[in-house]
Amino acid sequence: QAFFKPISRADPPSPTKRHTKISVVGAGNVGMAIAQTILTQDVADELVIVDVNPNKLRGEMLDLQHAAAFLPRTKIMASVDYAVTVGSDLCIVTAGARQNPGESRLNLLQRNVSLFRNIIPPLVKYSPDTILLIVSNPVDVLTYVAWKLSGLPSNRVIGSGTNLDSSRFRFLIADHLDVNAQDVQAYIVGEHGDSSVALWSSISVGGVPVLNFLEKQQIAYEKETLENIHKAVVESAYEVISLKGYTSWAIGYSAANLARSILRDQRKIHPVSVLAKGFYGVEGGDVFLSLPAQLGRGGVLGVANIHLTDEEAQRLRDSANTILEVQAQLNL
Ligand code: 6V0
Repeated sequence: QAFFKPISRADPPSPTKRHTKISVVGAGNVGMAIAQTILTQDVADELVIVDVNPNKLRGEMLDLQHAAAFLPRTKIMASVDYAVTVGSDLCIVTAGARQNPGESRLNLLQRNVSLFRNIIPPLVKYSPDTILLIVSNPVDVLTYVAWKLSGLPSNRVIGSGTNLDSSRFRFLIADHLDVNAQDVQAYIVGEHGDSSVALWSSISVGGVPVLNFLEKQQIAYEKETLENIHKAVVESAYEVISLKGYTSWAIGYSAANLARSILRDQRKIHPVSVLAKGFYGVEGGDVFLSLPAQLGRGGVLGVANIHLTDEEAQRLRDSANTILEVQAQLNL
């Protein structure tokens, strides 16, 4: 017996409102931060979580479901079986092995490649039209691995890349200039990590190019301050991990922000890891690294042509080579 007595037949679904389903693989610190942020942003009708640990998975699912009274309506499901992900519009992969004491980064990467062999094929089997968003580290190489294992066109395989680094960068610049981070346009591109490239030449605040402004005001070019800000961005993940053991909230917002741009077809530009060959002089092999990419319902719609100084372009190519060197050692 229905709780509500219907007064008319259900309205047909509105043709403009698409049903959206997001699957998150990995119910660890990062996966759960992404899941909870997605719930608050009202971007999915269905949210699925997959992990190999059934107790953790069920505990996390129940905990989120118990917040239903405070959140936009989203059906939340969780399972160790990938069948639950069927028909996902977006699959976000955060599963990762933890580094063992004394283990090399390459060995860790190879173990993550093995995990991806168990994750990517079933995701694509159940959701052949999905877009993949890879978050697990090292994100650029694993996005390449996911692309290879999935057989999907490259516009539907994206790495969260330097969207997070750029947000840290904008925060630090905003803090330095005492303005709102949302008014700061600034990109970090290249590898998510140590060889990332800060694009100083294109930074603007409220539409005003910052370097140009400083030079016009004859304010001494604060090159050292600027370099220190980029250094702080590179070091910030290490600092958070040494203090609290992992990073979660910022990557949660970063990934949910990407999910919104993709599923709501926002056509916004995000620095994310995309197949970079042929852009900004990156040659020499199939490499994923972050470039300012336009994201929408079709995945990567294009790459913005931001002006790079010769030095920035060279650093970007060096960053690409760093990733390619790691890739060359992989057993795929
Ligand atoms: P975590 O808390 O150890 O969670 C990892 C989860 O993955 C655990 O719940 C595991 O049970 C699960 N898992 C392991 N194997 C599988 C599998 N085969 N299938 C499904 N689930 C599996 O790690 P945490 O959540 O902190 O980090 C996850 C990954 O995100 C790591 O690789 C991090 O390095 C990476 N990050 C990436 C960031 C980015 O900007 N790209 C930022 C932060 C962390």
